Amino acid sequence: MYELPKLPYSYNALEPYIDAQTMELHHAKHHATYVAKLNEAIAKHPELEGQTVESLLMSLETMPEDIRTAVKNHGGGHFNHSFFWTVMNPPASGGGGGMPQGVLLEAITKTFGGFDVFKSEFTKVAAGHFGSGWAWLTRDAAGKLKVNSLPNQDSPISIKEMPLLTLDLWEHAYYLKYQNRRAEYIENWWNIVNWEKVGNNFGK
Ligand code: MN3
Repeated sequence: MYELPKLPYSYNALEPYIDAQTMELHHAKHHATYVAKLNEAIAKHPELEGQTVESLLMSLETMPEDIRTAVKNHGGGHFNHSFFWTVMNPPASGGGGGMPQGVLLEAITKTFGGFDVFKSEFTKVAAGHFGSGWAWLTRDAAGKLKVNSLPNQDSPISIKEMPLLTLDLWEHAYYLKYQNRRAEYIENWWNIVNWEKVGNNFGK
């Protein structure tokens, strides 16, 4: 059975950038539903029980056909949200926002030409993504950093990319506070990025 992970901070900890009500609905309702529906799907195929969600998402093409879409959507929803919670940090912790350090900063500078260039590229991709989905910073199979967006709950690990940072672009992630102002949500979100965690993801 897959379980809803506990948030590493309280629902109101990301205020004022992400409000407590949005965080609670997002985690306790949306994320919880992905977990429940993933469990329903896997219950139909007991031979898959015990696999990590990562392992399921990395082998979608060999999933039994009757649950492949459910695993992609709900397994992806479970993995993506679990990952998303960890790459944010409460502003009060002093660990949110700012910029990456060390080898990650070097790699970003080498790939994009500088942190500000990367930031505006990621912002442009996130703002320009049509409909529901996620913006990602990933490392591809060749080791190269990439900024892209994926639709729905598609996960980069299904296309053999290692996720480093992500932003949820579904309206449920921001609509209560920002309504249709996705650009403002993105701009504010930079203040709570946990660069230490993103650096650890890069070092893996
Ligand atoms: Mn979401």
